[in-house]
Amino acid sequence: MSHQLKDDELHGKQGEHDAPGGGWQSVQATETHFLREKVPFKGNSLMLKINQPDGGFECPSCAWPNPKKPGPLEFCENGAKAVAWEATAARTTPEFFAQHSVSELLAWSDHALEKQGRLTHPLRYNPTTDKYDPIDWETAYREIGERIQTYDPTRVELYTSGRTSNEAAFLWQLYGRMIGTHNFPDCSNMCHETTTVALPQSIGVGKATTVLEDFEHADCIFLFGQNAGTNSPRMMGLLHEARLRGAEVITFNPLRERALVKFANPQTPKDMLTNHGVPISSQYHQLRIGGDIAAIQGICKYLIATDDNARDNGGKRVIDHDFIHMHTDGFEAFAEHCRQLPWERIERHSGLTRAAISEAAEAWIRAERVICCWGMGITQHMRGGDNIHQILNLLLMGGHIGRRGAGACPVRGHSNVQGDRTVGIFHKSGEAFLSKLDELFGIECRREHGHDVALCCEAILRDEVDAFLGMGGNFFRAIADQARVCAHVEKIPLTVQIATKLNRSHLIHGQAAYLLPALARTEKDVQAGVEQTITIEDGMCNVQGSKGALEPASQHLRSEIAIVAGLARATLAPNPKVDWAWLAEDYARIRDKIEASQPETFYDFNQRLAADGVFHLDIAARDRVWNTDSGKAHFLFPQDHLTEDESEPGDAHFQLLSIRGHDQYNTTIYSYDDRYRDIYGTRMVLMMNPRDIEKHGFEAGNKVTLSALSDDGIERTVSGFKIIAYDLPENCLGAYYPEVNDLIPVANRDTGSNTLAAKSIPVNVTLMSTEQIEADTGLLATG
Ligand SMILES: Nc1nc2c(c(=O)[nH]1)N[C@H]1C(S)=C(S)[C@@H](COP(=O)(O)OP(=O)(O)OC[C@H]3O[C@@H](n4cnc5c(=O)[nH]c(N)nc54)[C@H](O)[C@@H]3O)O[C@H]1N2
Ligand SMILES: Nc1nc2c(c(=O)[nH]1)N[C@H]1C(S)=C(S)[C@@H](COP(=O)(O)OP(=O)(O)OC[C@H]3O[C@@H](n4cnc5c(=O)[nH]c(N)nc54)[C@H](O)[C@@H]3O)O[C@H]1N2
Ligand SMILES: [Mo]
Repeated sequence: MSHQLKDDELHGKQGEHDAPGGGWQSVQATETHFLREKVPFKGNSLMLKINQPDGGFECPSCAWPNPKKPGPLEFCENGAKAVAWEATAARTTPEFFAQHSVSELLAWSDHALEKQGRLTHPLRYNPTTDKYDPIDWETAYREIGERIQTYDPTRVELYTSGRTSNEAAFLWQLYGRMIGTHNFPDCSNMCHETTTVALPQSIGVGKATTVLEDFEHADCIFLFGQNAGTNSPRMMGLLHEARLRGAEVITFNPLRERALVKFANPQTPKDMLTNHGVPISSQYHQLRIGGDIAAIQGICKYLIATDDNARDNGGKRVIDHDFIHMHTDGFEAFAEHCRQLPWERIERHSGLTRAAISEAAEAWIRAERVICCWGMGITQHMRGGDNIHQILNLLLMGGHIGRRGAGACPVRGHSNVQGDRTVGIFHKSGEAFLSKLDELFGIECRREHGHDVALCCEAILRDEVDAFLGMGGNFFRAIADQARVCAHVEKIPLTVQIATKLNRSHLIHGQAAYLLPALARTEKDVQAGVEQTITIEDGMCNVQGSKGALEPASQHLRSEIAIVAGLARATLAPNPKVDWAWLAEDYARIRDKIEASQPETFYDFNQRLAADGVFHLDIAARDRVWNTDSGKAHFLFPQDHLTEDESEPGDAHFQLLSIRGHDQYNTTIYSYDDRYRDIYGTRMVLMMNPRDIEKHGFEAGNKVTLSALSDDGIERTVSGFKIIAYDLPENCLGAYYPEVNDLIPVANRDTGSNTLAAKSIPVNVTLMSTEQIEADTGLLATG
């Protein structure tokens, strides 16, 4: 029997009187994480070094930029967690690997694996004992190099996760291109690739057109599909300030994310005294999953109707026609599309009322300076690119690009995911870059396009991969169709993982397997007696230096750069134009090569870095220069969406979104708590609207199986999820990533960019039987 839930039984509900995001709880959580990792917190000089321009290190957590004048403690709760996790006193030693076989470790949770601490020695898989044994670096390089020499280069994959520095990433892609491969699956392919592809189609550049100072001048900030309180907490300070000076913040998100409702800034004494916080979102629109195109076109429809009306009656126009005329094309077709779109269809697809959408449009009209931000709730959809085009239409209609206090702000994930692409990690690099590399290094780069993450997974499924090399990350845990792909990995002749901590991707291995431990960003990197600086590019295009402060976790660690150089020397025939050892001795030499490969972007690289410790890359659209085919910005919209014959969002099945909890960094699980969502002690939950719980005859607390719907006839299920009543729209479900990654067919991806569609997984939900519940090991549910 189902029962009606009382309001206070609802998870994720945030009323007037609930605790804000941030606040004292945030300070407390920071300290707990340091204590847990046995890193002293109070007065710790380490924390004073985060995100400081001179001699500090860049926080390894998210890509949010630093202010020009950083405060003395320029970090957030989750940055501190990431640092504590890296600086932990725990070690995963050869003795540990002697005690535990790989098959045994496979049954451990993700949390338990990383919790063992930092890797200390290079390791090689021993098939006789099913264990990892220590090995010396030179033997590892030699054996790996000899194997790679025998493979067809188009069957070699080089993965990059976004913590890797510019210098390491540049050498990594050079190594790959010199092997002869063009397969560079990149964590970006699961993340903001959608932005990288769709944004240039609209405005000619794939990066943020805002800088941090723009947030100080904006009147209205739209937040689409992004959970800043957890995933880019330093952004909260800016939103907090914006609200205090009267700017509006308009959020579109199926979930009510606590910090976006109300936030107490841990750096603001008044908030901390009262622990009350400031309301962040002036409007909060809980739209349907995937309802953004309809919602934004609804806003545009309202704006166009208001403007048409003003034109006919001599009122004040609300659309910036001068800008549109001078800088864009395609507006009339888009306007006509919006005029024709029935409100009833907009409401049905967005799940929002006409009144709510009109309210958002009114805020846009009131504002002179509008910023639109977006995250994974926009990019990880089959229509992710269309989502982004609509956001840009909204900005272009008001001339909100190339104006102080306005612009497009994709909020990027990994701290250097943007820089890795800029310096050359790309499976579709263009002719200009490739011919430059050919000339500089006397090589011949492969021209045809290689594999991204989705194509790499498909190649693994076809058993067409001979070597998979991972520069950081946790590829086999982060991807779609995890179980299917992983079942083929044992057929890969060689897997090599360069990592800081043990994770599942090290246990899902090829016939020969190596695990190479790297220095982390917080650690001193000394080469030829000199402490080295690496660089990263944040999500707003600032390139900056980072220098580690801690002693390395083990004397056997090597820098990522040294490891690439070691692998390259062992794999490639000598080339007088690429002296790997010489490059790895002084990272400024690598920056010179980066500059030579892209002089327009990286001119005077070392000099600019030395001058201020940071410089901003030129973004043409900021100056209203549009690097598109026509030299103008484009209004783009899908012709086949919201049409009469498109299938309606019905209640035949659910749409599931997969998200991050507050105590997690991607596949790294710090703990089983998600404070902002009132979920404690487990991640195996399924968030469901109370009316859906009732309608389908479930009860909160029921254990269920989720089965994905797909066209390929393959059964994909995950079990053991406990239903919790949650404040999200009907027919929408929420669960944690990566626990649900088995459910996502690798074919479910954004059409333009191949980005996995992790935010709209069509599923059915069924109750588990008592026998099934008893047989369920609950592997992922506990530490
Ligand atoms: N602490 C911490 N920080 C991180 C990370 C981490 O795991 N932990 N990961 C880093 C990385 S790599 C990335 S990419 C970023 C990710 O940062 P986010 O982009 O914030 O990532 P998600 O947790 O996936 O949350 C996406 C949000 O989109 C909403 N959403 C889902 N579907 C839709 C939809 O259809 N429409 C709209 N409008 N909203 C939707 C969800 O409810 C959720 O609030 O964070 C980075 N920073
Ligand atoms: N269902 C679903 N799937 C998703 C997502 C989602 O929202 N939903 N999000 C996607 C997104 S946005 C992303 S970015 C990917 C993330 O995919 P990845 O980037 O591959 O995964 P991470 O969990 O960030 O990788 C963590 C591992 O990186 C290693 N590591 C940490 N620091 C360093 C370092 O400095 N150097 C080296 N060499 N290794 C290091 C550690 O061993 C750690 O275990 O997942 C994607 N998958
Ligand atoms: Mo990401």
